[in-house]
Amino acid sequence: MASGTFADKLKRLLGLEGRLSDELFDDLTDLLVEGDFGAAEAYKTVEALKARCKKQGTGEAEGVKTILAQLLTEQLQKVPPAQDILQKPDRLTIMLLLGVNGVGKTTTCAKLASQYQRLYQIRPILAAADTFRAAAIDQIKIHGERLGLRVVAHKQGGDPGAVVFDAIEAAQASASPLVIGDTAGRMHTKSALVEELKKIDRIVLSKAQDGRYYKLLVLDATTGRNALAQAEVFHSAVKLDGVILTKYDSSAKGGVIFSLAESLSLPVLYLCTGEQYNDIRQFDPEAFVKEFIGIS
Ligand SMILES: Nc1nc2c(ncn2[C@@H]2O[C@H](COP(=O)(O)OP(=O)(O)OP(=O)(O)O)[C@@H](O)[C@H]2O)c(=O)[nH]1
Ligand SMILES: [Mg+2]
Repeated sequence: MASGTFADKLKRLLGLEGRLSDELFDDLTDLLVEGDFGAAEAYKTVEALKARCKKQGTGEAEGVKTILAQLLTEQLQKVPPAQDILQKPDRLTIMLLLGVNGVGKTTTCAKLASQYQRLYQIRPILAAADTFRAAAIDQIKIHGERLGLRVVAHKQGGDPGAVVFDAIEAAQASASPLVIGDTAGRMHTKSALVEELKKIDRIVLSKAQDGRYYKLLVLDATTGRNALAQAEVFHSAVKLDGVILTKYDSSAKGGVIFSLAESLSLPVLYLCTGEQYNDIRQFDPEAFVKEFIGIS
């Protein structure tokens, strides 16, 4: 496999071929698969690309880039996130971060809280609903201290639903519009996950009837296609509202984002690119595709 990002490899491929050919389209399909597209999606995308090139009379290899960018941007724009997820909360909002072990849930809770604090001058409340490990509670408390934010926590082994309950109560008492909940990262069986989250759902729905409630899945970009498999399990178990992709600084691949949109209709809301609080940005499909393809 050639080294470099998808953009580097695409540039190399298009530089080798002057004219469009079946061979070039085949190589492009392989390249998309290397960039973490599913085989079926890569094939479908290239078929759509061929058709559009033909329609527009594009014969030059270089012209393919712009058309591919259009196609991929359209794919992502087909699944826009609920707008209010990304705006200043105008009523009590509860965000629960879910995901398997080590993907970056706790760090992302802190980054999100910091982002909302900075952008909207609000003071989110952190809910330490990962009661599975004592270290998890300490970890989020440290973030709370650094950010000057309240962390609602119980003892290790406690009921995560009860933590969320108290965090909502604290938010209501202090007129804070946002609760961000960390959850345990153990690999749930589907039925255990459903049970735990149903309980939290009931609590949120009864304590914050007028509020908004979002379940966001945290995925580690370096896990490639495995991230899609995780999303399938969580989405079928608890119907997710969106995805946050972490460790994008350590992965040159991004194809899984297109699969999330195509096969699960799930939008990516944020990209995280490091371990600092500021290493989070709202996901912008157009900018992401340009960077992925290598269009300046
Ligand atoms: N490079 C990089 N590292 C990250 C990013 N997000 C999180 N990390 C690191 O990934 C590791 C795991 O992060 P955590 O936030 O503890 O992950 P978690 O999902 O809460 O883990 P568990 O609670 O054990 O399931 C830590 O070392 C983080 O600093 C990111 O965007 N980029
Ligand atoms: Mg954690």
